[in-house]
Amino acid sequence: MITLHHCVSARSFRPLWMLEEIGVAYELKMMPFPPRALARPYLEINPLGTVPAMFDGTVRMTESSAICQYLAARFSPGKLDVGIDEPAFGAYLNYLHFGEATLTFPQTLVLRYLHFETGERRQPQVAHDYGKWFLARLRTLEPLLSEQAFLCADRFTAADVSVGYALLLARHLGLDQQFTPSVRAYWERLQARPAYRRAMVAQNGAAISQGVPTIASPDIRPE
Ligand SMILES: N[C@@H](CCC(=O)N[C@@H](CS)C(=O)NCC(=O)O)C(=O)O
Repeated sequence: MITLHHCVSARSFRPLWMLEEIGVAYELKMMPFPPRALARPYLEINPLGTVPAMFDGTVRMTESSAICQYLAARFSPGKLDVGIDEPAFGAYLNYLHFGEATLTFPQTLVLRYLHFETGERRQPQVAHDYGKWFLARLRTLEPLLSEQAFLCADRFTAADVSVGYALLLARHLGLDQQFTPSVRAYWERLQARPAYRRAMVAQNGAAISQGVPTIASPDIRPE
Protein backbone atom coordinates (compact mmCIF):
# COMPACT_ATOMS: atom_id res chain seq x y z
CA MET A 1 0.00 0.00 0.00
CA ILE A 2 1.11 3.56 -0.65
CA THR A 3 2.14 5.53 2.43
CA LEU A 4 2.08 9.33 2.39
CA HIS A 5 3.68 11.47 5.09
CA HIS A 6 1.72 14.69 5.23
CA CYS A 7 1.24 17.98 7.12
CA VAL A 8 -2.08 19.81 6.86
CA SER A 9 -2.24 21.94 3.68
CA ALA A 10 1.48 21.52 2.93
CA ARG A 11 2.76 20.54 -0.51
CA SER A 12 2.01 16.92 0.39
CA PHE A 13 -1.60 17.90 -0.33
CA ARG A 14 -0.69 17.45 -4.03
CA PRO A 15 -0.11 13.67 -3.80
CA LEU A 16 -3.03 13.33 -1.39
CA TRP A 17 -5.35 14.97 -3.94
CA MET A 18 -3.89 12.76 -6.69
CA LEU A 19 -4.51 9.62 -4.63
CA GLU A 20 -8.14 10.65 -4.20
CA GLU A 21 -8.50 11.41 -7.93
CA ILE A 22 -7.11 7.95 -8.76
CA GLY A 23 -8.98 6.08 -6.03
CA VAL A 24 -6.04 3.93 -4.97
CA ALA A 25 -5.70 2.75 -1.33
CA TYR A 26 -3.22 4.66 0.82
CA GLU A 27 -2.14 5.23 4.39
CA LEU A 28 -1.86 8.84 5.56
CA LYS A 29 0.69 9.61 8.27
CA MET A 30 0.10 13.08 9.70
CA MET A 31 2.64 15.30 11.43
CA PRO A 32 2.57 18.77 12.96
CA PHE A 33 4.31 21.50 10.93
CA PRO A 34 7.26 21.87 10.67
CA PRO A 35 8.16 18.20 11.18
CA ARG A 36 11.90 19.07 11.29
CA ALA A 37 11.24 20.71 14.68
CA LEU A 38 8.03 19.05 15.90
CA ALA A 39 8.38 15.45 14.68
CA ARG A 40 12.12 14.74 14.94
CA PRO A 41 11.90 10.96 14.23
CA TYR A 42 10.67 11.92 10.74
CA LEU A 43 14.25 12.93 9.88
CA GLU A 44 15.05 9.21 9.68
CA ILE A 45 12.39 8.88 6.96
CA ASN A 46 13.34 12.08 5.14
CA PRO A 47 16.59 13.75 6.27
CA LEU A 48 15.42 16.96 4.53
CA GLY A 49 12.62 17.17 7.09
CA THR A 50 10.20 18.21 4.35
CA VAL A 51 6.84 16.80 3.29
CA PRO A 52 5.78 14.98 1.25
CA ALA A 53 7.49 11.65 1.58
CA MET A 54 5.74 8.89 -0.32
CA PHE A 55 6.48 5.18 -0.33
CA ASP A 56 5.14 2.76 -2.91
CA GLY A 57 6.79 -0.57 -2.15
CA THR A 58 10.52 0.06 -2.52
CA VAL A 59 9.95 3.42 -4.25
CA ARG A 60 10.60 6.48 -2.07
CA MET A 61 9.91 10.00 -3.34
CA THR A 62 10.04 13.44 -1.71
CA GLU A 63 9.16 15.93 -4.49
CA SER A 64 5.43 16.71 -4.69
CA SER A 65 5.21 17.41 -8.45
CA ALA A 66 7.35 14.37 -9.27
CA ILE A 67 5.06 12.23 -7.10
CA CYS A 68 2.04 13.55 -9.04
CA GLN A 69 3.79 12.66 -12.30
CA TYR A 70 4.64 9.18 -10.94
CA LEU A 71 1.12 8.45 -9.67
CA ALA A 72 -0.47 9.65 -12.93
CA ALA A 73 1.86 7.58 -15.10
CA ARG A 74 1.56 4.49 -12.93
CA PHE A 75 -2.15 4.48 -12.11
CA SER A 76 -3.90 6.77 -14.59
CA PRO A 77 -2.34 6.58 -18.08
CA GLY A 78 -4.32 8.58 -20.64
CA LYS A 79 -6.39 10.24 -17.92
CA LEU A 80 -4.53 12.22 -15.24
CA ASP A 81 -1.33 11.53 -17.15
CA VAL A 82 -0.50 12.91 -20.62
CA GLY A 83 1.32 10.39 -22.78
CA ILE A 84 4.53 11.04 -24.67
CA ASP A 85 2.62 10.58 -27.97
CA GLU A 86 0.01 13.25 -27.18
CA PRO A 87 0.57 16.76 -28.60
CA ALA A 88 0.15 18.25 -25.09
CA PHE A 89 2.97 16.17 -23.56
CA GLY A 90 5.39 19.12 -23.37
CA ALA A 91 2.75 21.53 -22.05
CA TYR A 92 1.78 18.93 -19.43
CA LEU A 93 5.31 18.57 -18.08
CA ASN A 94 5.79 22.32 -18.20
CA TYR A 95 2.67 23.10 -16.13
CA LEU A 96 3.33 20.21 -13.77
CA HIS A 97 6.65 21.78 -12.84
CA PHE A 98 5.46 25.39 -13.22
CA GLY A 99 3.10 24.74 -10.28
CA GLU A 100 5.98 24.06 -7.91
CA ALA A 101 9.08 25.74 -9.31
CA THR A 102 7.49 28.97 -10.58
CA LEU A 103 4.28 29.48 -8.56
CA THR A 104 4.94 27.94 -5.16
CA PHE A 105 8.50 29.14 -4.66
CA PRO A 106 7.75 32.91 -4.32
CA GLN A 107 4.89 32.11 -1.94
CA THR A 108 7.22 30.30 0.43
CA LEU A 109 8.99 33.63 1.05
CA VAL A 110 5.64 35.22 1.93
CA LEU A 111 4.96 32.32 4.28
CA ARG A 112 8.33 32.54 5.93
CA TYR A 113 8.73 36.30 6.28
CA LEU A 114 5.14 37.11 7.22
CA HIS A 115 4.05 34.05 9.21
CA PHE A 116 6.84 31.80 10.43
CA GLU A 117 9.54 34.28 11.43
CA THR A 118 8.96 36.31 14.57
CA GLY A 119 10.03 39.69 15.92
CA GLU A 120 12.77 41.51 14.03
CA ARG A 121 13.21 38.63 11.62
CA ARG A 122 9.76 39.34 10.15
CA GLN A 123 10.14 41.13 6.80
CA PRO A 124 6.79 42.51 5.58
CA GLN A 125 8.45 44.21 2.59
CA VAL A 126 10.01 40.95 1.42
CA ALA A 127 6.66 39.19 1.85
CA HIS A 128 4.85 41.94 -0.09
CA ASP A 129 7.39 41.87 -2.95
CA TYR A 130 7.28 38.08 -3.32
CA GLY A 131 3.47 38.10 -3.11
CA LYS A 132 3.41 40.56 -6.02
CA TRP A 133 5.93 38.44 -7.90
CA PHE A 134 3.74 35.34 -7.45
CA LEU A 135 0.65 37.22 -8.71
CA ALA A 136 2.53 38.51 -11.77
CA ARG A 137 3.59 34.95 -12.61
CA LEU A 138 0.07 33.63 -12.03
CA ARG A 139 -1.40 36.32 -14.30
CA THR A 140 0.34 34.68 -17.28
CA LEU A 141 -2.28 31.88 -17.02
CA GLU A 142 -5.20 34.29 -17.52
CA PRO A 143 -5.31 34.21 -21.39
CA LEU A 144 -5.06 30.40 -21.45
CA LEU A 145 -7.73 29.87 -18.79
CA SER A 146 -10.08 32.34 -20.44
CA GLU A 147 -10.21 29.90 -23.38
CA GLN A 148 -10.03 26.47 -21.76
CA ALA A 149 -11.20 24.76 -18.58
CA PHE A 150 -7.91 23.07 -17.70
CA LEU A 151 -4.25 23.67 -18.38
CA CYS A 152 -3.61 21.19 -21.17
CA ALA A 153 -4.79 18.15 -23.13
CA ASP A 154 -8.49 19.23 -22.96
CA ARG A 155 -8.90 17.47 -19.62
CA PHE A 156 -8.04 17.64 -15.93
CA THR A 157 -4.52 16.22 -15.38
CA ALA A 158 -1.82 16.02 -12.73
CA ALA A 159 -0.63 19.43 -13.98
CA ASP A 160 -3.88 20.94 -12.62
CA VAL A 161 -3.19 19.33 -9.25
CA SER A 162 0.27 20.87 -9.20
CA VAL A 163 -0.94 24.38 -10.09
CA GLY A 164 -4.08 23.91 -7.97
CA TYR A 165 -1.97 23.45 -4.85
CA ALA A 166 -0.26 26.79 -5.53
CA LEU A 167 -3.74 28.36 -5.60
CA LEU A 168 -4.64 26.69 -2.32
CA LEU A 169 -1.50 28.08 -0.72
CA ALA A 170 -2.37 31.52 -2.13
CA ARG A 171 -5.75 31.25 -0.47
CA HIS A 172 -4.12 30.48 2.88
CA LEU A 173 -1.90 33.53 2.43
CA GLY A 174 -4.82 35.79 1.48
CA LEU A 175 -3.46 36.33 -2.05
CA ASP A 176 -6.55 34.80 -3.69
CA GLN A 177 -8.38 38.13 -3.47
CA GLN A 178 -6.13 39.31 -6.28
CA PHE A 179 -6.72 36.42 -8.69
CA THR A 180 -7.73 37.51 -12.20
CA PRO A 181 -11.26 36.44 -13.34
CA SER A 182 -10.42 33.29 -15.33
CA VAL A 183 -7.91 32.11 -12.73
CA ARG A 184 -10.56 32.62 -10.05
CA ALA A 185 -13.12 30.62 -12.07
CA TYR A 186 -10.51 27.88 -12.63
CA TRP A 187 -9.77 27.76 -8.88
CA GLU A 188 -13.49 27.40 -8.18
CA ARG A 189 -13.69 24.53 -10.69
CA LEU A 190 -10.79 22.77 -9.00
CA GLN A 191 -12.27 23.15 -5.51
CA ALA A 192 -15.60 21.73 -6.72
CA ARG A 193 -13.96 18.43 -7.71
CA PRO A 194 -15.17 15.57 -5.48
CA ALA A 195 -11.59 14.27 -5.11
CA TYR A 196 -10.37 17.69 -3.90
CA ARG A 197 -13.15 17.73 -1.28
CA ARG A 198 -12.36 14.13 -0.28
CA ALA A 199 -8.68 15.00 0.15
CA MET A 200 -9.68 17.88 2.46
CA VAL A 201 -11.90 15.59 4.50
CA ALA A 202 -9.19 12.91 4.61
CA GLN A 203 -6.51 15.27 5.92
CA ASN A 204 -8.80 16.75 8.57
CA GLY A 205 -10.03 13.33 9.69
CA ALA A 206 -6.50 11.91 9.84
CA ALA A 207 -5.23 14.99 11.71
CA ILE A 208 -7.94 14.64 14.35
CA SER A 209 -7.49 10.88 14.77
CA GLN A 210 -3.68 11.23 14.95
CA GLY A 211 -3.74 14.17 17.38
CA VAL A 212 -2.28 16.75 14.99
CA PRO A 213 -3.61 20.36 14.66
CA THR A 214 -6.09 20.67 11.79
CA ILE A 215 -4.74 24.05 10.68
CA ALA A 216 -1.30 24.57 9.15
CA SER A 217 -0.44 27.44 11.50
CA PRO A 218 -2.63 29.64 13.74
CA ASP A 219 -1.37 32.60 11.70
CA ILE A 220 -2.54 31.28 8.36
CA ARG A 221 -6.10 31.42 7.11
CA PRO A 222 -7.68 27.94 7.36
CA GLU A 223 -9.46 26.34 4.40
N1 LIG B 1 10.07 20.99 -3.74
C1 LIG B 1 9.55 20.22 -2.63
C2 LIG B 1 9.46 21.14 -1.43
C3 LIG B 1 9.09 20.40 -0.15
C4 LIG B 1 8.91 21.38 1.01
O1 LIG B 1 9.70 22.34 1.17
N2 LIG B 1 7.86 21.16 1.81
C5 LIG B 1 7.56 22.06 2.91
C6 LIG B 1 6.07 22.01 3.20
S1 LIG B 1 5.10 22.86 2.02
C7 LIG B 1 8.23 21.58 4.17
O2 LIG B 1 8.14 20.41 4.51
N3 LIG B 1 8.88 22.49 4.93
C8 LIG B 1 9.41 22.19 6.22
C9 LIG B 1 10.87 22.52 6.36
O3 LIG B 1 11.49 22.98 5.40
O4 LIG B 1 11.37 22.26 7.45
C10 LIG B 1 8.18 19.65 -3.03
O5 LIG B 1 7.55 20.15 -3.96
O6 LIG B 1 7.76 18.67 -2.42
